[in-house]
Amino acid sequence: MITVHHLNNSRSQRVLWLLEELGMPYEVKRYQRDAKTMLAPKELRAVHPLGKSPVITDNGHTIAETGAIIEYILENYGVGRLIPHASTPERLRYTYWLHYAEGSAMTPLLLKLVFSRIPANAPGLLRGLIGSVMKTVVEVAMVCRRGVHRRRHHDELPARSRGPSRRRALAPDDRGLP
Ligand SMILES: N[C@@H](CCC(=O)N[C@@H](CS)C(=O)NCC(=O)O)C(=O)O
Repeated sequence: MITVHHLNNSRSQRVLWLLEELGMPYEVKRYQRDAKTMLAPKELRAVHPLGKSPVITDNGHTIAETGAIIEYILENYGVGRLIPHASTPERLRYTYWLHYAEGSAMTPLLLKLVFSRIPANAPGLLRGLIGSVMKTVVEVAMVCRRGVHRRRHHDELPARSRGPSRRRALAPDDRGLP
């Protein structure tokens, strides 16, 4: 049976989501981020050298990277579900969105996350100043592209996959995910 090594508030939620969609049995091993650094605990390094989540173990294999995990699960257990036939325009679109999530979409989201956390760790007197500098940096890094991404999502994704109902499926500690 697949074991999902799940870190709270992480991309690992996507793997749980996929397994639920496929109706597959799986085990979850939970790991908690350090409250201050937000890093994963060292126990995850015993599963995979990078010590990041998601990572799954199955039949003697240890598989990391969200996209690779999704491909592995669909190839081995999907029986053709949730993946369009090879060499079709739909498959090309599927591949595009699979890689988009960790490629073009992730860079601005991570920049926003990292920069917006900096002020909280700054010394008290400088916090306000650093806060406004970081706000500007985030705006510059994000704003000019945000509209472009939103339009892509809106134009490409069917209305049924956009609604708030999907978010209810998330674990309570994962509802802050982008
Ligand atoms: N490209 C990797 C990224 C994995 C990653 O950075 N995971 C984050 C959680 S979303 C993590 O484990 N952070 C904790 C840490 O770096 O210590 C993937 O798609 O799986």
